[in-house]
Amino acid sequence: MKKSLLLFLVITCISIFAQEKKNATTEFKVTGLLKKELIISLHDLEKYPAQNITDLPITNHLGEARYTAKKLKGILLKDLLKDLKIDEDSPKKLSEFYFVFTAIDNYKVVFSWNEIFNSATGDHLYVITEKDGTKIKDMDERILIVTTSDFKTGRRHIKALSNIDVKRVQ
Ligand SMILES: Nc1nc2c(c(=O)[nH]1)N[C@H]1C(S)=C(S)[C@@H](COP(=O)(O)O)O[C@H]1N2
Ligand SMILES: [Mo]
Repeated sequence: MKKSLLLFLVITCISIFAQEKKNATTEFKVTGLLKKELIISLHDLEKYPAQNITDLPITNHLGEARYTAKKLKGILLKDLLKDLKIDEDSPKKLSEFYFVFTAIDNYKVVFSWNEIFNSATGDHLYVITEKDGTKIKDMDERILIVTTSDFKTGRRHIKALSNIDVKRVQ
């Protein structure tokens, strides 16, 4: 009896460690100045068709080459946030809003409403669902955001996204 309990505990521990991805997230929240907040999980991401993205050299904040992210697939963030209802009825005023992306380690990146929904940047801002043949649930960096049109791609290559906070300039 004691032996089987020990065996059970050992197996449980091993499987928990095997599943845990250090510094990875399984969902992100969209919070702030909204009519309704959202939670987007890995399961939700699986429902969207993913596009192929060309291989992306990741350069650090100084512009030095780090590595190339290969065989990427992703969903445009603007498609995911299509039904987001910002708490502002005047379309003109949407230009005052910005989105603060925060990762699990508190790394933060800002995008303006216009960048995402009214510029070419929004056509290159992806949630990555597959990288080098590895599906999102097995990716160490999940939930990963990239902006493929950036000059220094490392800066807005956000690993382990946990929150997008919608704010308004004062
Ligand atoms: N969550 C998180 N994402 C991050 C960072 C970070 O510190 N935390 N660093 C950024 C920076 S400064 C760079 S250059 C790129 C590439 O870093 P990597 O080689 O560590 O992936 O990731 C970016 N994404
Ligand atoms: Mo960096």
